[in-house]
Amino acid sequence: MFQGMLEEVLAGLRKNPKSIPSKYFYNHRGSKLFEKICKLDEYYLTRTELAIMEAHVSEMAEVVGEQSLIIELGSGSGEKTRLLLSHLSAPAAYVPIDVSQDMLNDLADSLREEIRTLEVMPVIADWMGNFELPMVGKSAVKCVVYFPGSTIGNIDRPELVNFLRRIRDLCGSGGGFLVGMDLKKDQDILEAAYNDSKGITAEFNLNILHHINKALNADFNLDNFRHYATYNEEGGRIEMYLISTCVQEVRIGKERIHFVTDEPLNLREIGEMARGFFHVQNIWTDLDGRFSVQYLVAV
Ligand code: AVI
Repeated sequence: MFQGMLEEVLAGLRKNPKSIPSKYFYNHRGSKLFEKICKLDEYYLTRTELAIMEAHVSEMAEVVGEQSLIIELGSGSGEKTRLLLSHLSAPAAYVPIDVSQDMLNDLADSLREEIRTLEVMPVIADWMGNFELPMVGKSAVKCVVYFPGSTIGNIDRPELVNFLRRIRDLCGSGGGFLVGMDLKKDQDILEAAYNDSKGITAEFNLNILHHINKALNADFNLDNFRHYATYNEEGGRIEMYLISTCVQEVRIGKERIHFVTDEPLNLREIGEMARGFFHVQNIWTDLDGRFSVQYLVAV
């Protein structure tokens, strides 16, 4: 794991502009900070998506259909998942995929308790990599991948096409992809969601350096970077950076990475989804058109 992380982090830092894969936000502290972000007034995404689910879950359950195998990428806190699963008609099984065994176990235990007929088969894996699906007891009519939270916006553009191809292959033709996606909107609303007044997003952003320091024995000085998030009008996405506030050198493994003053380190982007492997069958949004949940059918 750490060897893979070292290579990935170094590969990103050797690029110009430098970047770090967004999955490294989520060590224990990062996950706790993200839970706090989800409750912030400015961070409309979580509550808006939940409200869309609450309003339209019956229709969603209908398009997902009977005896579907539900695969969730990431296990999250499970509130939206619970809502969906409890409305499905005789799902074949539910397979959450996550790197955190603790999160998976907690989710699986509580779901088995709440929906006694549901077979829950967690898989510990990085969903951006390769993973094997477990054998499930009941036969499935189709496979539906559930990917809430607009996490799709955190996948870098070059990887997005490969990711979509893998999801299409996983679902198989006629399978479904139920995905939460943020929408273009007023720049102030977007920027406020990533520059919150309590500074939690800044803390979350800087925590990625702390994570790298601990996991890879690196020596980032967190005081020498500042959080910056901005809306990229042309790309239609928010971009989050850490800006180097001075000329500095950081050691990671055997390598030294040089930063100049005001050099940005790009951490995430929200993008519109590339099309090509699916056709969009349903789009549910909130009344203000801030967020969407979409059902795509694999072609
Ligand atoms: C997980 N992901 C969809 C969050 C987002 O909105 O891009 C991560 C996040 N980063 C800063 N705030 C929230």
